Amino acid sequence: MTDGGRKKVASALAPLQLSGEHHLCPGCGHPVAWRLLLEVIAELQLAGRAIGVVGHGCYTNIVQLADIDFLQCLHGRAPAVATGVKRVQPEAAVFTLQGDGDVASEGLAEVLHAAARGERITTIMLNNGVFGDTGGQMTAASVIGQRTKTSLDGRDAETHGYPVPVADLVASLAGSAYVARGSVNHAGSIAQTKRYMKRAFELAVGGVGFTFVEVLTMCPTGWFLPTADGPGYLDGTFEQTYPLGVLKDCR
Ligand SMILES: Cc1ncc(C[n+]2csc(CCOP(=O)(O)OP(=O)(O)O)c2C)c(N)n1
Ligand code: SF4
Ligand SMILES: [Mg+2]
Repeated sequence: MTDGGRKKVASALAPLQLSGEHHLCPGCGHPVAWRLLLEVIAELQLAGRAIGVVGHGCYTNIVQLADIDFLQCLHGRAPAVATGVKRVQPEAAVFTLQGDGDVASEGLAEVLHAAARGERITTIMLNNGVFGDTGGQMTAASVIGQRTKTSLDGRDAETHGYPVPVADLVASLAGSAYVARGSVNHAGSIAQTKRYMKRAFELAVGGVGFTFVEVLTMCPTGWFLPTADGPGYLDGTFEQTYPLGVLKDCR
């Protein structure tokens, strides 16, 4: 491919993406997940009835870039707010976009209860193992040995406890219809993650039940790593604790 061709592909906007400008760090995985989300919503022709509910985090910047309706709620509360939205607008394609700090640390009760109730919504959890937006503190999802601003010597089970595998918990509940875990650090896993998101939206919009996709994303800044080392770090650490794949497909 020519240099011009590369630039064209790299700078192409996703469907429903209004701008290529964002303030996220180089090497951040979140924008890749955003693109997949927007492609899925466009391909399923849900743009006109999609309503996203976001918490607080670096990923929240999507609301300024995407041509779909969003509302923001208190940290961790997105599945509860999305429940209300879906119940007053049953025809809407309601989803939450949240970080691991938002879901695993601040709002574990909300996501578990929404799953247990079988709400017809989709939760996308972007897991980078840190509270990225506030400077890279440890979350309940940080992996053992992970260095964060609040675990400089590495997460240690004795001191900090063990990582909370949210996807596994959601899959254990009868109200969840679909649970999968993907990543955005390689071309193959990116394509697979898009398929997971698509299935999750189809089942929730189709009224089958609560659907959940965890996406492992890179945060080189919070991991104290050079930008290019993010994808490899994800392979060697997160994917050991959080294996990729479909955890559940229908009840
Ligand atoms: C109740 C509450 N506690 C803490 C904060 C501060 N806060 C804002 S963003 C954020 C980090 C979010 O981390 P995560 O959900 O993992 O998203 P990321 O930034 O990593 O994408 C925190 C702790 C807040 N806004 N509200
Ligand atoms: S701090 Fe991490 S999650 Fe936030 S924009 Fe930077 S790389 Fe992305
Ligand atoms: Mg995070």
